[in-house]
Amino acid sequence: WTLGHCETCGSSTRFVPQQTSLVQASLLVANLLAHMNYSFWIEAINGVSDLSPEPRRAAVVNITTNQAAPSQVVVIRQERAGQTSVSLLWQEPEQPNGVILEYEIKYYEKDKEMQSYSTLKAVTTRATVSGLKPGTRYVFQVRARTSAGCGRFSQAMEVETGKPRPHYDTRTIVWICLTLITGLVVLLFLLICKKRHCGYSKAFQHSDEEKMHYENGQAPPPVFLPLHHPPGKIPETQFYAEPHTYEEPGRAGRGFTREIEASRIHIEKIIGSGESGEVCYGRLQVPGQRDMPVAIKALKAGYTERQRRDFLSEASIMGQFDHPNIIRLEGVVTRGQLAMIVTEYMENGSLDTFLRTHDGQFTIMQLVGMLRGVGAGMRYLSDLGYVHRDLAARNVLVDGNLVCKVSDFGLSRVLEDDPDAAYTTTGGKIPIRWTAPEAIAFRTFSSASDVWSFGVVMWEVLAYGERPYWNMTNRDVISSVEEGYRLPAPMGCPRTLHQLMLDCWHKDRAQRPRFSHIVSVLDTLIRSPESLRATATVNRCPPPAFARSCFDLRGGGGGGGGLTVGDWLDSIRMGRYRDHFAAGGYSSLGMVLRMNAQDVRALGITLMGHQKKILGSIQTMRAQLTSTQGPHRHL
Ligand code: ACK
Repeated sequence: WTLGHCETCGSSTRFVPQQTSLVQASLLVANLLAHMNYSFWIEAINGVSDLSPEPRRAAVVNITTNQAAPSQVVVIRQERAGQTSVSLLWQEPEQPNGVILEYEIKYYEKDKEMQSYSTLKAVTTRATVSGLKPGTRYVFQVRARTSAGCGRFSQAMEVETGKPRPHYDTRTIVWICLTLITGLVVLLFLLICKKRHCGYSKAFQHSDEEKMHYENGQAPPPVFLPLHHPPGKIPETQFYAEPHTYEEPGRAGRGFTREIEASRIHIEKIIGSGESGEVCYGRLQVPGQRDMPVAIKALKAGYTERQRRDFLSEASIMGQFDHPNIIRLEGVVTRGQLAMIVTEYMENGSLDTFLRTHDGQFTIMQLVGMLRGVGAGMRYLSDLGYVHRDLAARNVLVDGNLVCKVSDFGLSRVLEDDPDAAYTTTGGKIPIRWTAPEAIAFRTFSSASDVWSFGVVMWEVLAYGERPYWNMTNRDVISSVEEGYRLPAPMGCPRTLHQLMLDCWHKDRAQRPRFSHIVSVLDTLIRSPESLRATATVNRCPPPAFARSCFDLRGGGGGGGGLTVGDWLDSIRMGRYRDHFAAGGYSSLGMVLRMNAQDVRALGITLMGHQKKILGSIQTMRAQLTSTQGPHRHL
């Protein structure tokens, strides 16, 4: 952030109410560029400032604006249309918001998008799409991609490929003529015979009748398979290959993964461990390039052949994805007894732990930027027909630039690896707190159930890694959700974001938004930060089971008969302050419920994030009590 690299902002930057001569100590700066470092200098001036011999002094604040996807490609032109190829030309989006890594051209036969579409990547602003059918109308759309994700697709542009011009040699022409003449002679002969025998010719039917016959003879209309919300029985269209559908298990990984020589990997440290093995940090030697930091997931020794196959299935699924918000597969090590999956290394680890260790340290805009990344990754997966089933903050990884990427694919993940998954009555293992009710009850996982989980991830992010539904039991979560309870807005959560969460948690999965909608809502919020200013009021609907078990005031002691101050602090991960509360004389939850911000500070809790968390939880408990006990109860 050396000033030498600074440029003055362009005239498009807006200062509200104005840039100079401000009387109040606040202003809004708008129309800044995304993902850019800005330095703001604030200087106080009075009537004699100009006369002072001292150098002028200003406070400086350095701010990095959040990442945003590039804006829509708006100008797209057809350069040339052949019989089997079309050349297109377009303009870079007006706001690239970063370095454009590539453009994606989506194309499909008109009215057949739902059946299949293809994509082509280009690094410049022109491309030739080949392999098209002659005389067919195609629809083309282009979008740009930066490290922050993909922009919106351009308006659709229709182009018809040229009709094939028949080209015959003399031999063919002679054959055609002969066939025609023979045909005519036979026809004439038949006509004469029919007139003689019946006196009536079917060859002169009414033209409408003829047309109807032709229409009835056409192929039935195509069946459109919805990508997002399958109405029950129709499976989602899949544009990726499920590894377990391969007959020969060994083949599963081959098509989409790259074998890496074990000697090229240098493991440096263990960074985590799961049921199936350890996760390590290491470096991958790439010929002719600098070593690349990688994460290596290794299957633990003593595995069965099935475990090995399920473990490697993650790589063959991941290898099919190519998106800035999906963890990238570098390759696999499968030679001999080894089974390792090598992926890009994400400096900040998993999102839930990352947020917990940086409690209260990000702006709402940064949090929305993270969610936008997760949403864009999920939009990509749902477009491919891939249903994640275990979307949760613990399965999102964060890189050094706060870019979030969805991870954890594969067959064994929900079943074995996820510590949050619990057995249901039907025998399956499901991460209850993150899973849509219909998926828990009937195992109907879909992109719409992934949307439900995304809503829970939104809540986790805005609550800085708080456990959804706190210390409620899985059984209580299921019954509360069934009775209509939804997680309340976390402290300081903008109303619009809580509304989006509630939309994701619609009981009827067909009513939940699609990921494309979620991403566009988040993009809109990023573009208009004022919409994030209004914070949500705490949800007044308590979880019935939770309210019964935790806030049973009949237990005496002025409140919280079923829960001690220590239990409550543990449930919000603030157990370290037990002694502070005890020293302050707060021996029951009833007393805690009367605390205000000053009381919390007086206990010697200095970290702002922790103060906020404790006060937020007190506020939530009060709201829950108000609605169970009635608004006039004095605590
Ligand atoms: O929160 P963490 O540090 O981030 O701990 C978990 C641990 O491994 C077990 O999953 C970390 N981890 C997994 N994959 C990666 C990766 N690609 N880059 C960095 N850390 C990773 C995760």
